[in-house]
Amino acid sequence: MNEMTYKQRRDRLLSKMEEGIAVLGTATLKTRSNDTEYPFRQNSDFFYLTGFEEDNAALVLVRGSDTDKSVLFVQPKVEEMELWTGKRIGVDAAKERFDVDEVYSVEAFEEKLPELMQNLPRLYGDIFGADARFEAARNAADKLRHKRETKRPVTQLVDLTQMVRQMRLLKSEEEIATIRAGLEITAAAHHHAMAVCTPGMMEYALQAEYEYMFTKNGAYSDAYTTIIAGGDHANTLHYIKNDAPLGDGDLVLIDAGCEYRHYATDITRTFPVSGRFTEPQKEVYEAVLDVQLAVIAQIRPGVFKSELQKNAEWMLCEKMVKLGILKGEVDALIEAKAHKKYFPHGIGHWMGIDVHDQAPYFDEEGNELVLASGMVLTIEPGLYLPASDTSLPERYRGIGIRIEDDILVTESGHENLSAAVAKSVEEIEACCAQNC
Ligand SMILES: [Mn+2]
Repeated sequence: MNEMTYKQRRDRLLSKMEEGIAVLGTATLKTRSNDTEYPFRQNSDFFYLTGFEEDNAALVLVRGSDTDKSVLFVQPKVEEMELWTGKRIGVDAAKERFDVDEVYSVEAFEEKLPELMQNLPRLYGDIFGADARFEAARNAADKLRHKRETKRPVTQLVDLTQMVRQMRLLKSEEEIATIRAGLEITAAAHHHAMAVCTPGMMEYALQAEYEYMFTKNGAYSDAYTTIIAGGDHANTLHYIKNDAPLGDGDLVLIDAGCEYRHYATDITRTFPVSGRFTEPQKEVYEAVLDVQLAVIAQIRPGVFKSELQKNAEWMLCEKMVKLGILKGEVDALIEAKAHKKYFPHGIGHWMGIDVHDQAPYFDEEGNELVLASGMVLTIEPGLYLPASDTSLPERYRGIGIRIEDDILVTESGHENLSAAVAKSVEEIEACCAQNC
């Protein structure tokens, strides 16, 4: 994404603001232990508005009565620090690169605040978060309102994140291209995992094989902790221990995705450790797959996500009755929420800079948003049949299956952005046999 993109986003945000000042800080470095830190990952909203990747910076947007401006505060260049922690862009180069009106050293941030918020009655920011830059701005506003010469003190604190996240809901061509590039890497990782998986391999060893494909292909991080769930572990929805051997005759569920240039991917595939589905595994797998394909087919502008949820639940319930997992009439079982025991989660979520993209699901009046061209969501039905559940037909006990793809809503309907990943029984068995 080029600097124009970020500038356009800031301008759009400014145009949505009323007279006021917005203050947003970066993510902060998090301690892992003693004096070592986790790799730095920029705050998603900050990244969306700036493309700026360093910590210890702040963005200020001023929406005045007659003029708007954006101001960036960045770490100054200090050579002895850069020797240890790497190059910083510094004030001068930031001025060159980022299309903002003013750039200052972050050391001048608190000193500059009072003049920037002069005569502006609203302070926008992450009012629910722990943003120290916003806190500093709130304190500065408090000091100003106690001064007798302050004509228009800040009287309203407004949540900036909701406004930014509304914008994040609709993805641009560039964002979609970035997600596509990430999905190419994640697809290769899934296929590699299928090809190298063998009975007796540890879940973490398969994780290493899987994630090796991320780094090798230029995605430096996962978008969330990789789930490698062999056999009955798949019945723990967010299983991340990944420390058991993969059993011959078991399935393995991999729910993972790389983060590529700050955009998430999120794909789940469930495949046989030994390369061939058993009959009972195939029956459950194809039931989930049928539902996943049917739900994806319903995606187009104007549809509610809640309809997809309802339809997925109904279809999965019907499949469960057919397989003898549930007994009774589908509508009555749905009414009694009996199906939730084996499909307890949502059908999908927005995806973008965050894997569970923090865009709203409802409009300002509280009405559910309809799907629109440019939205990206996951579709991930599953059936989870624990080994310990003796009410289940014996042949299905210990089978846990989820199938997840990343779908772009388009003008004419939808596009499955992760369609390249093997999904039918035949495709998966071919990949496991190193034929994909
Ligand atoms: Mn997901």
